[in-house]
Amino acid sequence: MEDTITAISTPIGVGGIGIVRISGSKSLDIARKLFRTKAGKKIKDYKNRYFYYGKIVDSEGKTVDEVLMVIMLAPNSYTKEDIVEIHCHGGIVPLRQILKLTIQQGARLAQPGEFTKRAFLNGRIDLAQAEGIMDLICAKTETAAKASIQHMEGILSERIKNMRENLIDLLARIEVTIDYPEEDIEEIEAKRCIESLTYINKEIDRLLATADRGKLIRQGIKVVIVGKPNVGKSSLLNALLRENRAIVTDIPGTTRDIIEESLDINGVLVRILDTAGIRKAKDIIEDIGIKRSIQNMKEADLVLWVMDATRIIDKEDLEIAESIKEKKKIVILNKVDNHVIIDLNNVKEYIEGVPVIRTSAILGQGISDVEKRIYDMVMSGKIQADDELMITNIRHQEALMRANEHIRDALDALKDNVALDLVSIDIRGACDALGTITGESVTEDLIDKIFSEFCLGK
Ligand SMILES: Nc1nc2c(ncn2[C@@H]2O[C@H](COP(=O)(O)OP(=O)(O)OP(=O)(O)O)[C@@H](O)[C@H]2O)c(=O)[nH]1
Ligand SMILES: [Mg+2]
Repeated sequence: MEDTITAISTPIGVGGIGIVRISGSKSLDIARKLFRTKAGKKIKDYKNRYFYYGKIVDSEGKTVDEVLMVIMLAPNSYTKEDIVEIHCHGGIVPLRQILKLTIQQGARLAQPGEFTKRAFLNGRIDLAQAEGIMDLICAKTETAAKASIQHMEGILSERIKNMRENLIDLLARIEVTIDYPEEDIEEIEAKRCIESLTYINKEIDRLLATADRGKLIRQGIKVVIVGKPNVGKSSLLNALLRENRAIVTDIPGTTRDIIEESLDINGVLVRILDTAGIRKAKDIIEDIGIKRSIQNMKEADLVLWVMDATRIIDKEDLEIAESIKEKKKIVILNKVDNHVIIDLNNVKEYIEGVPVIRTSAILGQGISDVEKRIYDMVMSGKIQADDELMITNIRHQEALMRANEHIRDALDALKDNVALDLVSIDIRGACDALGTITGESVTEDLIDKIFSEFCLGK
């Protein structure tokens, strides 16, 4: 980690300020070369955690931008290395110019997530905490943010470390027992092992029980609006979004491509998709659109099946009903502001146990019921306390599952009176699996892979 790295840490675009961040042993040198006070003076000795007002100059001494620069000396910084942050104006040109100057002075462009990777490699945070930081940055709902903060603050890591230490303790005891192979000691030790392992097994199960909801909160669910042309699918999307996102006309076949937007329903991230009305296509473009509708319908976690309440159910409705027979769904009877003639008896077999909501998308009637139903169906009893620790990351979930498999194998072996030294192989396996969550037992490849998914400048 000899190199000094540099990156633009704020999003690329136009903003009030933008930040170039430099980390590594050359950071202060680079600051000395590029920064001048307003009066044009160089500063030799920078103070820790001190904001300097001045300008960044190029090799000819010309002003590139007026900036504020802050110094954070090792080890009390994000990466535990010397960090310099240059807060300049948030335009693409000054940011790029300053970045270029820092590179000319010996810094290297950082890879995605490299600052956080250094924080991890330098021992300031563990892997689960690093992932928590990234999840917080990417969180699209408050609930997702709350869950990630717990990871960032190390609450998950603490639990994992405790369990891992317990296992290491067991291993040490087993080793001692093996050295003094008296029958009764082994028996006592086996009993103690069973107790501890059963406890850890339950603890892991408790964490795993939160994973479904956790993943849902992190990734959201895919809700797809389907139905015949002209029933009001796009109008429903617009009503849910409270904006005129999709084109609405009275011409059947208006929507031709998928429109995807995000909704936050009580902290649940919902990816909602409006699709082309399904019928026998009138031209090649519509045909492609309908194929996309069907593909997305298949991938949906939940289908909103919209029908026009002012019309009778026909063959096209029945075909759609058939194709979503197996899907989790909500039936929407739209246009109830007009004379309702639809008779649901004709689709009785398809909607048994399925909620039916009457809406008027153009008047906004019934829309909150749709939201409430989506929320209830998604949660289906999975509500839990706001501050409960949740597993939101598939990597963590898989590691916990692996750990529990080893623990169950160890327990089975113990109950079958298998020799303790053989049991210890499984306990070690569980230990390693837990260690991958916090990063105590991970390969370099895995570390690289995890951080490469982070964003640039973090
Ligand atoms: N009266 C009434 N008309 C509605 C309602 N919702 C939609 N409409 C009308 O129905 C027509 C079709 O609406 P869209 O939202 O474009 O229907 P769609 O299902 O997206 O149609 P395609 O994109 O062609 O598949 C438009 O003229 C809307 O104004 C409603 O609740 N009440
Ligand atoms: Mg439409």
